[in-house]
Amino acid sequence: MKRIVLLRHGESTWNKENRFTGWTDVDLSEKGIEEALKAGEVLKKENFVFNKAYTSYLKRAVKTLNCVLDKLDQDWIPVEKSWRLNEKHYGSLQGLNKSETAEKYGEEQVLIWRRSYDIAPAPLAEDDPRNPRFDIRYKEVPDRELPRTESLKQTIERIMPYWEKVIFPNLKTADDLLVVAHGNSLRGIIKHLKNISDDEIVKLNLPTAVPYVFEFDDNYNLVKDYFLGDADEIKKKMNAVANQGKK
Ligand code: DG2
Repeated sequence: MKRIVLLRHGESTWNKENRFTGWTDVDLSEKGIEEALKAGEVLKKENFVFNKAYTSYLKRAVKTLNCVLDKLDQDWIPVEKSWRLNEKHYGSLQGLNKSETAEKYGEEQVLIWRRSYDIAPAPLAEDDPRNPRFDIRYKEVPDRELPRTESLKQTIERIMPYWEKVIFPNLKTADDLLVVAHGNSLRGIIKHLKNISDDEIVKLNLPTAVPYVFEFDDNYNLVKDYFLGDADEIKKKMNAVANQGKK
């Protein structure tokens, strides 16, 4: 049996303040560190031994991965970072409070910006200092590929080359792989793996730092997927994420 574990990072400081984050490189909150360590403990209890791990260029994901590997005593495993696993770029919404945005534009509009498949928020201006073209970490990325905003569809389009050419083929030699990323970059991967429709994906809200296990047979077909942890607690965490966009 082959397994890929998808893990959203622990609570970030901007998750805590309920602000649209996207490509903003904010840190984990105290609670986020605790959540990440707990995720490591859960994976340890289930005897996961990872062959390789993947994460984004954003520290909330990188630090979550470090906490998990520390708990597992698997700090030594190869880790690969890619900008392609970054969160969906939230464009000009980045930094704004989600509830205040719902007050101003309505909950329905905020739901469209957060969860619709192919609608992206307004882009960052070309001269906005937050534009990724000014960030040295993306120097290797051709400018035409660097987003100023993204829909989920566009997020999936930039993740998939990496998923299909780098992460997934590794299952040939690896039994367990770990991917630590973000609410929407992981929603994109899950949509692909489970063949979820554009309409259905609107309903998926990923909780912070709850391991989501995908099991594959010898032909790399998905046979089973499940969250690790208490079902009620996970449901509560998912509802809390959904409610972040309410007034
Ligand atoms: C959150 C997700 O990303 O927000 O960018 O604000 O997973 O990196 O904390 P993450 C953000 P929602 O799409 O749930 O509003």
